[in-house]
Amino acid sequence: MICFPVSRDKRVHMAEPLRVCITGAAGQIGYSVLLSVANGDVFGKDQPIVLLLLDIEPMMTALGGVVMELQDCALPLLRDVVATHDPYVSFKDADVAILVGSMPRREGMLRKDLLKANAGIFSTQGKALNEVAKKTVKVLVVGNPANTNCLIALKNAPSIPVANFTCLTRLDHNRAQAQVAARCGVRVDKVHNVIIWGNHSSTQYPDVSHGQLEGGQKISDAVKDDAWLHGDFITTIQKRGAAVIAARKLSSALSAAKAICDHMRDWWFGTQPGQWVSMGVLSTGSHYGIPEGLIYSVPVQISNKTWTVVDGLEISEFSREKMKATADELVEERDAALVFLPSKQ
Ligand code: NAX
Repeated sequence: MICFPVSRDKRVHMAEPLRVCITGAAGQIGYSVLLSVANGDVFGKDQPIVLLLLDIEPMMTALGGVVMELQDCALPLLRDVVATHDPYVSFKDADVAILVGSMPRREGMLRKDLLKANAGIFSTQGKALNEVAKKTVKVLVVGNPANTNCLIALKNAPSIPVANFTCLTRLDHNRAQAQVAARCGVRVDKVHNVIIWGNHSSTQYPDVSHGQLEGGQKISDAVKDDAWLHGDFITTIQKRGAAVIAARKLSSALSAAKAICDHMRDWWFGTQPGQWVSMGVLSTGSHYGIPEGLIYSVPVQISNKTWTVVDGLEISEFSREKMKATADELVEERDAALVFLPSKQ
């Protein structure tokens, strides 16, 4: 374990440091997200931070280099950095846990082997969170398959409220917003209330039928091309991750880090009145016919660090079919992954 104090300025009275754990911290998303978290862009410019960095043992030397760089950033809000391969150390008293590290799919690896490896990782981490993190810890699962990994972590942490577990679909949400903005020739922050439904996978359903541009014009009226909205727009978002990999030979990291920051900032500070964002959350079976017990991406509004599913949106036949297809995939993924848990929770 590497542990050193980066700054110990006691002259300024500030809030208690927030203990933020990031797993897979030596990886490319970890590298891209750390600065924003540590410089106040996510939890506020008056919120000191302690970073708890988890990676696997063979990555400890590389992680030590990241720790050196964090020190060299000379960040006044960053009070301590702990780098470790022990989840019981990295989750100790954590207020926030961003679970990025997971087993990537290697060439020739069967899907069931990938699910098995990740079921193991997220069971262990769920148990560690359950035992040593604060009961108020907010958990964001990024590592793929993100929805199912989130479900496994949640099931292994019965002492933490289920509403504290979410998975990242904000990157898909941001991609949808950006595609609409480009198509309409408006700034991206003038596009509101797009939705990502379901799994963070190629079955996800990006839906703009309830969205508007600033001023209230419906996105469909501004785009004036339903064939695009029901066709290429959807597949572009669904396949965007693969397109980035094809071009970069590496998966999205900069945009994933930005999405993580957006997700956590909105969870912390709330959404704007009348606006919503997409998050993968545990379904209760009471919204839009989504089966109970899946981590399924839905539109949420947030205040007081509590999300609420946006209810009562009218769902067309076209949307219903797409929402069911992604739910079916999630049911299959969940059933395949849960088999690998020792007690079949
Ligand atoms: P990298 O391979 O660069 O980094 C992953 C890091 O996790 C490595 O340092 C590895 O040693 C570490 N790790 C592996 N097992 C671990 C464990 N048990 N405990 C702690 N650390 C562990 O991958 P990167 O590009 O950073 O992507 C990380 C994950 O994010 C992948 O699963 C990726 O598929 C997923 N993504 C999810 C997205 C989403 O929107 N939900 C978008 C971006 C990204 O594709």
